[in-house]
Amino acid sequence: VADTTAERLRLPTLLGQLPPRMNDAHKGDFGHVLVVGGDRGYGGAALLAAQASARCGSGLTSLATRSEHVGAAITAHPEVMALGVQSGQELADLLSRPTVLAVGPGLGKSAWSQQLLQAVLKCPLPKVLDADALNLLAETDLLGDADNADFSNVVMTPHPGEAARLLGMSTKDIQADRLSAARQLRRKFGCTVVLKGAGTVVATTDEQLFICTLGNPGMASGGMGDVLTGVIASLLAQGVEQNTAACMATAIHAAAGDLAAEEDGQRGLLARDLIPFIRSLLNGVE
Ligand code: NPW
Ligand code: AMP
Ligand code: MG
Repeated sequence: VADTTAERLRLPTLLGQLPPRMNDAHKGDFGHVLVVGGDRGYGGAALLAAQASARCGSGLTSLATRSEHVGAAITAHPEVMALGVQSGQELADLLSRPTVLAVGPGLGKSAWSQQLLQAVLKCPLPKVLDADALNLLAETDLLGDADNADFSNVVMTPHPGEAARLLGMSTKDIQADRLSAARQLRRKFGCTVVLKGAGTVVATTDEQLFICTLGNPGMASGGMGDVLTGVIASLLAQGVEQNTAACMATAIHAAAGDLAAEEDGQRGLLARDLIPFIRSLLNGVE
């Protein structure tokens, strides 16, 4: 029976599926990622996702966040188009420009967060849902409206705590059978699932399971998952098929974590330290 065992992710094979950049290419050929997130106290999470997107080769990257984070975002990453949004309607008005959405890093769970997620769920664009987008889905009935319920073009990236909330189980239950948890999430939502943590499991919409044997406990630090979200969104924007994008991003992110840890050790590894290694791996220079 398909789907009962997991195949190991192989980075070289996956990298072979990156579309080439043609000599006459322009930024419109590589998509436009809009990252949505960064409530009060969590501005860095959304910024990390946006920086990862820009560094992975997206044609354009935008960030919709709390207005108070815009100045810092532009200072840190002038290539990212940072926009302050106050309401779901303001976000909805921006959704005609991007080609892929990356939603949830630092999104929070406030009324603002809920309005933004609601606007996102009404939009048919391909998306990555992470962090508080998943926590809000678990806690609210934003999916009650059937129009919002098609998740076939969604990649969701729960860590075990988020997976537990989505399935109404404990983190311990998730960790006891990670393959089953990833499969259950895929069945429940009909999307691609990346169940993170040591030995990340990818459950694809074509009913395959993959496991990532790369990565290390140096990656157990804040912001790591936010970077992964930006990598997946960028690959989607560049035209990589969504199950392949989930697998490729997972393997590259973990391999970059290993390369970064080889340099200065696991302890003190920062999420942003992975980004130059991710870039090198994508360009075949690592
Ligand atoms: P327990 O305690 O074992 O049941 P939360 P968060 C579990 C933003 N961030 N293996 C574990 O559960 C995010 O984007 C902002 C096993 C743990 O206690 C979110 O928006 C940053 N269990 C928001 O903060 C940097 C695991 O989940 C619980 C596990 C909250 O997200 C940080 C923690 O998860 C952060 O990204 C594993 N591998 N991983 C910034 N710089 O702006 C997690 N768990 O309660 O969902 O909190 O992930 O910090
Ligand atoms: P998040 O909890 O959303 O910040 O995501 C953490 C990221 O770091 C995920 O991609 C995890 O797979 C990765 N990670 C965390 N801890 C480990 C570990 N012990 N071994 C390998 N990868 C890890
Ligand atoms: Mg996270």
